[in-house]
Amino acid sequence: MNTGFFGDIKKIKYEGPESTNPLAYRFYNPDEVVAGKRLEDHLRFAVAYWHSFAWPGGDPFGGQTFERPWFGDTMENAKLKADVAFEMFSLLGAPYYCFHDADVRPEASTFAESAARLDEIADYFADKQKKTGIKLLWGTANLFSHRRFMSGAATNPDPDVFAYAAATVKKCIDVTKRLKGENYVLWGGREGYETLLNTDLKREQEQAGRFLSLVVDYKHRIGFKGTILIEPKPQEPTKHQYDYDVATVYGFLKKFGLENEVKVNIEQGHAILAGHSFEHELALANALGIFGSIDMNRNDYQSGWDTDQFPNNVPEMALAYYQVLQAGGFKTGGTNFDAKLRRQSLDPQDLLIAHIGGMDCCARGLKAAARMIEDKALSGPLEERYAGWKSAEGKAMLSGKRTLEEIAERVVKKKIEPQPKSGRQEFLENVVNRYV
Ligand code: XLS
Ligand code: NI
Ligand code: NI
Repeated sequence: MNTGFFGDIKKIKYEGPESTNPLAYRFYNPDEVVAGKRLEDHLRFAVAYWHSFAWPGGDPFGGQTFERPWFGDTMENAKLKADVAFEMFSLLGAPYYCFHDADVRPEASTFAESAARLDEIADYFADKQKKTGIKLLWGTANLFSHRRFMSGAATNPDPDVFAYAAATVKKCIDVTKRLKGENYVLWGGREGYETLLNTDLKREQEQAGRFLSLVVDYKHRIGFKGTILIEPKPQEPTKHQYDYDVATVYGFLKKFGLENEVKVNIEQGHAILAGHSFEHELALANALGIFGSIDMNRNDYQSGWDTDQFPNNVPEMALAYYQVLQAGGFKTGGTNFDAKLRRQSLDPQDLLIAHIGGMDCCARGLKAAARMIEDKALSGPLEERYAGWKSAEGKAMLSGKRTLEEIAERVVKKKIEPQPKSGRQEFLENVVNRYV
């Protein structure tokens, strides 16, 4: 069945870099083998249900700009939305999608009724997944839009909200498992605070720790094999979000003994909001052993908001995928476009064009990264820079075989006077430029 929403547009094909067809891939050829793997299997693209199908185009100064035939809060609308969504995934050849409960079903007046509606839509999705081969990258719960969550979900001062949030996450994990989701994401949209005048920070941290422990325990008891991911973000909507950045999340996981259970979903725009580069967050997650997945959407660098734009900066993306490849590539994770159109981009075609552009840029970035790795363009100079640590004395100092006094004694005896060496930053930047 075809809804007709996209008119007579056919499946988007790879036409190569010379093509001027806006509805074709110029760099993303899913079957192209790069570093021993098909591009589709490297990149594992996912479309975010919320931005493309649930968001009405509002901004702080104005409401809905998009007119979509499925807008409205009936189950018929929800099913039409699903029909169009799967049509778009298929047209794009996007292998995965992601959703929140609130994106896919209208909320009812009781928890039980909302849950039943989610089940009904999950059955509808299951059928579509089977027919199309499209898979669920991750499921998640929206614990931030409804007013009941205004003071937090797990970190709410009211234990009833904690319980409601727990029941919601349980339901969403059940549905994610049923749909064979490969991950489950927790983004703490209201887990933070506006002012310490009304906030018991220590207690709220304990609540968040307990909540996550309950989730991990449940995952194991039902045999959900997917990865639990936390998505860090420093602020917005709350002034101070608890899951500030990768380092903060790691400290939190360590405190509650969950560092081997939970990984991170790193969003490009959130990294920037936290005052980091995307590649910093990726490299750190890899170094700490918690790299999981990415949300590949950028912010406007001037506005300071999480504007969730489709990515288009290939040199930046090459450095990001360089870190992804250094981490061994995605295991259960993937490249989710947590990105929305600009509110003036009204046409159905705009949805396709935005994703095509994003996917093409990712493909270019990944290919550049793979070539840099193959040529040891950066790893060669890096190895050289740290080569001194291969010496017997270097190894002895690091392995705990020397005391501070012994090290000091050797400096005097051997008359050690270190000679500074160039960090060669400009040389390395020029090297990167050859690949992008
Ligand atoms: C918001 C987040 C959100 C998560 C999923 O800034 O990026 O969209 O990815 O809840
Ligand atoms: Ni975001
Ligand atoms: Ni996100």
